Amino acid sequence: MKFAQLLLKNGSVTGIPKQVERFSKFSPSPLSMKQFIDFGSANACEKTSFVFLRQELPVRLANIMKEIDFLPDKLLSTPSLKLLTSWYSQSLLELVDFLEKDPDDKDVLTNFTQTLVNIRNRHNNVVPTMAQGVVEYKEAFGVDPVTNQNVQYFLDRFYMSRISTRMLMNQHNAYETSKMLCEQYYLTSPDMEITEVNSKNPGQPLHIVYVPSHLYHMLFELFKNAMRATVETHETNPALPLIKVRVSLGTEDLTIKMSDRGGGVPLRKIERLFSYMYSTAPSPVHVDNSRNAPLAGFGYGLPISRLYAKYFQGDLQLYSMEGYGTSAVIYLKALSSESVERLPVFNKSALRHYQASTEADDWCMPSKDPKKLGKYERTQL
Ligand code: P4A
Repeated sequence: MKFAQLLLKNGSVTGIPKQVERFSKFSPSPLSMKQFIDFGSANACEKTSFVFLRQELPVRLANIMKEIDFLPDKLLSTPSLKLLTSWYSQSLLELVDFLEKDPDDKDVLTNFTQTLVNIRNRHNNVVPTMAQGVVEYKEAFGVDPVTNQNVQYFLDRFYMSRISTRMLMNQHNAYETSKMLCEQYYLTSPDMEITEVNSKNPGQPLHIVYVPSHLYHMLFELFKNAMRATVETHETNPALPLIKVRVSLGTEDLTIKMSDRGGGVPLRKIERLFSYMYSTAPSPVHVDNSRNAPLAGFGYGLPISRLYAKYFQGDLQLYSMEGYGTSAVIYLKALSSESVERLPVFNKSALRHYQASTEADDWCMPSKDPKKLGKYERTQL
């Protein structure tokens, strides 16, 4: 059904230029950092965000599509540019579809979230594809200073437009995206309960300055883990236990704790969840990786999320109770003056880490079978 619809739309060649004309008549509306923060905050309204994005995203896409049209024909006719422009057309049409939809309909909001994920994925390879197009053009026609200048001007604007549309789309709720993936795969998903504690100004909304995409990355990762664990340990139970999120603002920290009742992980395996080596190996935590496509894809999810937290002097920790569930805690600095980048420096101390790798651990290893070890035998001395 959906596929047939798309084919029909692609077939109607007149639809695309008409929509580009229609939306490029509007100027994009720039958002301040404060507006981004308000949109991303826990008490932000999904409906308001939807009503804004269904208009603003087509405006930004149509404006840059007008500029794409002015590129030299020789560049526009390369296979890479044809592919790339088809992505923009398809995404514009998908967004325009939502203009007549009812913002009070829950299904409309869910479908919109799905559409944003599809669009974001469709445009993942825009940068290398555009680069490939430029290479193809160069090989066929060489470079002259005028073309160089025009391409430079265009690409600066084109990539800036892309950064901005991705910023808008990434603002969209991490919980909703994760819930959607969860429902696609398991046909069910746990609900969420969110509680805020503002110790500074009781009853007031929490405000801190942070990078939205970093926060999104961390929360999305934790929601995916919590949902997967919850659904998989309650397969036979029709009522899934809630995922509880508590946000607390203190003098030093803003802390976000996400608790699930997904059965938890034994302490021995917690470190592996953060290990680059273990998370790429055929999973020691989960036997069958191939089946877990949507909510898996974890790869480097947790280790990278912890780096995002540490980057501005925070942290991400897992507290698990095997047999019950897991709490994941994100610690962020409450004050922007204390959110300072944490950067590696190469020095003697760092050098030691690369040289010490062959030394044995300075703690005894528990042995599964002590009788097999000779009385005086020692490992790797
Ligand atoms: N129980 N609890 C978690 C997992 C299990 C969990 C889990 C089996 C393990 C691996 C995984 C995803 C989930 C959780 C929340 C977390 C982390 C782990 O933040 O409930 O993918 C690698």
